[in-house]
Amino acid sequence: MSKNALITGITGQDGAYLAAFLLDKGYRVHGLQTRRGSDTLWRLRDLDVLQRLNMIDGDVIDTSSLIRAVERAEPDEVYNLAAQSFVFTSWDQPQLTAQVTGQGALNVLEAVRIVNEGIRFYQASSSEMFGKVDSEPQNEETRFHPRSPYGVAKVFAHWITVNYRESFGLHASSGILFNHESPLRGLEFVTRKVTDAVARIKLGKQKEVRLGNLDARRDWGFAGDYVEAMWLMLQQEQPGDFVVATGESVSVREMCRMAFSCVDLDYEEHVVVDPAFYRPAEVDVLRGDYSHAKRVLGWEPHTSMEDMMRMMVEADLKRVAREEA
Ligand code: NDP
Ligand code: GDR
Repeated sequence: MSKNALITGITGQDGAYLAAFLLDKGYRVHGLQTRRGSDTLWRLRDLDVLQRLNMIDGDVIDTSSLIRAVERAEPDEVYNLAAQSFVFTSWDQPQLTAQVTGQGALNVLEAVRIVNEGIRFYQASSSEMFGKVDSEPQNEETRFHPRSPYGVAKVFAHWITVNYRESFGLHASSGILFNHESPLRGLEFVTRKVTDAVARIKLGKQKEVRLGNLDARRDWGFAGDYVEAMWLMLQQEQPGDFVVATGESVSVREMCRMAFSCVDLDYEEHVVVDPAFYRPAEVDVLRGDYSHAKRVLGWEPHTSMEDMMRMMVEADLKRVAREEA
């Protein structure tokens, strides 16, 4: 018997990769779709999975829509990936971020609890919960000190997941994922902003790219590797919390150097620092210790950051060239 999965946030980067991964495993995949207009389905088309999915209208701030979605999908597993996920925007829309990214997780848990407590649940927690770190690398025991409304909302979502596990015995797991990127990354995030700019500069459509803090350091992995860890968490007998990362920390500046060097350009000639992109409070450095995930799940990252940046630059070169045609 094939399993059923319901994914909230299926139209996002991780949702698209996870949908493709689960379809390959023989799952029937259902996805929550917000229908806010404009084309949010491009990633599902890009991976050629859209026609194999059952899309259900709903929104994580509307619990009754979630209950109906869970009743319709009859899932064995629910993956809660929905979020207002852009940290920078969370200072301009703190309440929306709290509702979607924080309370949204509770709403999905409530729908699971009401419809069928046997459903396994995954929460997309984030390294942004560590925020202002006082120890390195960060693991499941590291104290949280979030630095943005987004990070604060994720801490709520994380602890309510732990609480539902402890209170009701739900099989609820939380993946504390560090930054992960891909050609399907939104253009607002710094890696994709840079690889898109590299392509445009190389093809003569743009001269420079304006960025904020070049000294911030992140532990950047490949989204395609990370969705496997989500699935593995829900295959364990016992639920738990797992850091998913590469163990390496790279600065924004070094990431720019990598991306521009893919097309033999010098980032210093094209990157302009613009304080408009500075954040009210910054997360200076993140580096994850994924040894727990390695030991319990048998999970490891497979893609180096250099290979990932090259993959993203090449995809953007093709995309920008297509725009011209
Ligand atoms: P994206 O921003 O690409 O995708 C977010 C998804 O959430 C979209 O499908 C979006 O739908 C959906 N969404 C937004 N608001 C609502 C709502 N009110 N109801 C239902 N769905 C909604 O994020 P990623 O794929 O990168 O990340 C997936 C999850 O993992 C997020 O929760 C993110 O916070 C978390 N995370 C991501 C990391 C990363 O590095 N990528 C690292 C750690 C955690 P629509 O298209 O309709 O707006
Ligand atoms: P982050 O990712 O905030 O870590 O959250 P983002 O790519 O937005 O920023 C990473 C770092 O780059 C610095 N930076 C810039 N960032 C953006 N977006 N644009 C710029 O021009 C720029 N210049 C410098 C930022 O200051 C920051 O230090 C991502 C999201 O996917 C979250 O949802 C997820 O939880 C975390 O990763 C882990």
